[in-house]
Amino acid sequence: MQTALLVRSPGPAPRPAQTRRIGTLLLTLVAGLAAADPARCGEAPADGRTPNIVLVYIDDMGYADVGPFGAKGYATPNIDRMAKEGRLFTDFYVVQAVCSASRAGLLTGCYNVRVGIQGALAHRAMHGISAGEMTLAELVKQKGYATACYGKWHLGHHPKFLPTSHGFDEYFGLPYSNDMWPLHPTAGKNFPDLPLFEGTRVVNPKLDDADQDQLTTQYTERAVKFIEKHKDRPFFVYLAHSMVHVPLHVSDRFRGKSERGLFGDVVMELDWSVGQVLDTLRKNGLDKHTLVIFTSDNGPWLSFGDHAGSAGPLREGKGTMFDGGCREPTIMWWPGKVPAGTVCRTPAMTIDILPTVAHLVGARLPDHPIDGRNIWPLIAGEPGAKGPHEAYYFYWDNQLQAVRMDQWKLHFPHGYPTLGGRPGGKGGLPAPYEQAKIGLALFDLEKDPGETTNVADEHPDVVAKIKVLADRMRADLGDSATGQKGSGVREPGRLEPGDLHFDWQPGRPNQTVPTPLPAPTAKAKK
Ligand SMILES: [Ca+2]
Repeated sequence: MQTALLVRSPGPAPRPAQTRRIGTLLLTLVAGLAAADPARCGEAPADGRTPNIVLVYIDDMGYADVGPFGAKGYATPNIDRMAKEGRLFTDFYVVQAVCSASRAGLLTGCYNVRVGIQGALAHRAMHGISAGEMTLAELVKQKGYATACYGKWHLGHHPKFLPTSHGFDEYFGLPYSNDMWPLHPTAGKNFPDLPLFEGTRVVNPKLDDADQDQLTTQYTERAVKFIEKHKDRPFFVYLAHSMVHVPLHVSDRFRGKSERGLFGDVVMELDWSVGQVLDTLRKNGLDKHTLVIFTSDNGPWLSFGDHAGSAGPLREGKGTMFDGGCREPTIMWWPGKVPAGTVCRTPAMTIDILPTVAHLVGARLPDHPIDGRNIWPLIAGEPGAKGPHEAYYFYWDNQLQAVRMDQWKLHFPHGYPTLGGRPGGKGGLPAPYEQAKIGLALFDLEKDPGETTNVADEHPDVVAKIKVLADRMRADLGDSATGQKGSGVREPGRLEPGDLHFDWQPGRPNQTVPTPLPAPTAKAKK
């Protein structure tokens, strides 16, 4: 992958292997523009209708938490049907196995390191997504799409960072994680009340348990209503559920319904939500005009034991860049365009969604470099389709921890949190992690998806090749392990004096109306 490419519309320079195919495609276009398949060339179709996009982003869902990926103890009939009518992606990654970082990658088409968003932003954060980035919503806005975000945002909670400042017409949901409140199991005294937003207004400054029980229902009802309201024009819905992040909450309709306890109940309600969305599309005749993507922001938070999901055969979970942390259960659905009941085993990543959508709706990519590439040939199951990247890069914070190339994953020496074989916590309380270390290790994920057996000594050529790619990436995005600064890293957005902001503090009622940030005093400047 040529990570430092200046990606300008209509896309990155082709690699030599792709040149002939693209040349053929161009000839086809010149010869018969009117007859060309719009989904292939990114041009508006004959009826002027480009696809709607619905993106379902679950929080902290493990690889094996839904039926098509092996869930046990509860049923997910709607997600099962989605898989039967759509295409599973078995090797689909997020950029980093933690909430804000993951969402930054999803919505900008860039590694989060490039756009300066790390970790999980809380109420003290004075930064958020930069106005200079082009979000997925801003991208489809070029084509007049109606846009909505329902659920968890987590890219900054001050007005200039909220969804309605970044291309979304509507926003209803939580500004960050649902455990960032006084009822946090270990750090409650550090958090103010948890607020709920509508647009840039706080509509509930202090959620309680009963309010959290209603979140999945409310997000879903909003999404359904939005789809029905905009059925005659193109739309993009980003449905970013707060569940299955702890604390787990579910409505009475699903409480006690699964054999897997509260966790199973919560997934069953998310499955209901997916069913509501797909049924609404079918009922309104939009199923043949809508790409629906289902995935999760990171793997299971294993320290929460019976309140966490399962990564199935994959190693570790959230907070690590083993596959259990960053490889997500992913399904693509678009009847008539995405081949039903099929499986794609080629690696792909959330960064690829933005350029793929740009291709589908005929939108211009941002002028600044992005990391993602169009993966429509993989989604459409085109014969012989290949992944557009030479490799994917796995940072934790600013440390390059691993690289995936074909079936290989090379870890560079790094530390990581683990339960070390101990059971997780119970009833919503976490068990403590311990820190472990891994040295240079090469895994063959085709034979060894659990990253158990280091085969670096048997494949020195693979190790050498990945090291060259890693060095190229370090020059671009840096690496805290080697002390390198990346030349391609951009700044996040920062709160400046005069900007509207929310000053929420533990132990006092939340403001519901933002106020301008005062200029720092001389004393504070020191
Ligand atoms: Ca998460």
